[in-house]
Amino acid sequence: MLNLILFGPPGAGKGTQSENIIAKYKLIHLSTGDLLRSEIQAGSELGLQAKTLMDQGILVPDEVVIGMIDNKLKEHRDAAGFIFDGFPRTVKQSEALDQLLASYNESISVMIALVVDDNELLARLLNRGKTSGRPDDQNEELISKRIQEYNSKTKPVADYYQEQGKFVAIDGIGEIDFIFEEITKAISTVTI
Ligand code: B4P
Repeated sequence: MLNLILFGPPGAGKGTQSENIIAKYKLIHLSTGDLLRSEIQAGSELGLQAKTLMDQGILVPDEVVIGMIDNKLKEHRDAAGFIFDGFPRTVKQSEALDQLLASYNESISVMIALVVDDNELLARLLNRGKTSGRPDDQNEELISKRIQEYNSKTKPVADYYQEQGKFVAIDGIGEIDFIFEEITKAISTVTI
């Protein structure tokens, strides 16, 4: 089974590259951002709580996203593998994910990190904000807050997988197709 984490700051290209990866490897896509936005759209209690935090660029509580991932893993027991997009975002989430996968005798195959500098992230997200309608892409202050959250809470997740020898960094600046090719090379090292 191939269990992949696509990692990187907001706007690094995780959602974009996930689409290419799913098409090629037939993995189940688990994006906590998408799952939370679905809850918001459905008007659920969880969605209402998450929206307040997401609109401020703040991470939602670990328990909430871990619970969502737990449900999805149960739902897709027969999957060929998973791509985790935007999860784990804290070390606590990484530990929980490892435990959940271990209960199915599974583990993470590799974490692929997309490396993009802050100026490029800001430009991409402001550009997406023109058409996405996402409240968290609307202004520079909010995007900077999300990058700050990434630097303080999410970056240590990379060390967690590096210590397990499961970390590969890829330059996330350039043509989308070229970056995807680099990702496939990284995946081939764990699937042969
Ligand atoms: P997410 O939905 O994960 O949003 P994101 O970090 O902005 O990444 P996304 O995948 O959408 O963007 P991408 O880089 O593909 O999270 C939103 C919020 O939800 C968080 O702030 C948090 O509050 C909450 N949340 C989610 N998961 C959580 C968790 N696990 N724990 C706690 N809270 C959580 O693309 C950005 C733009 O770049 C696009 O417009 C794209 O077209 C463009 N782009 C991509 N690749 C490019 C390239 N190579 N060149 C030029 N442009 C490119």
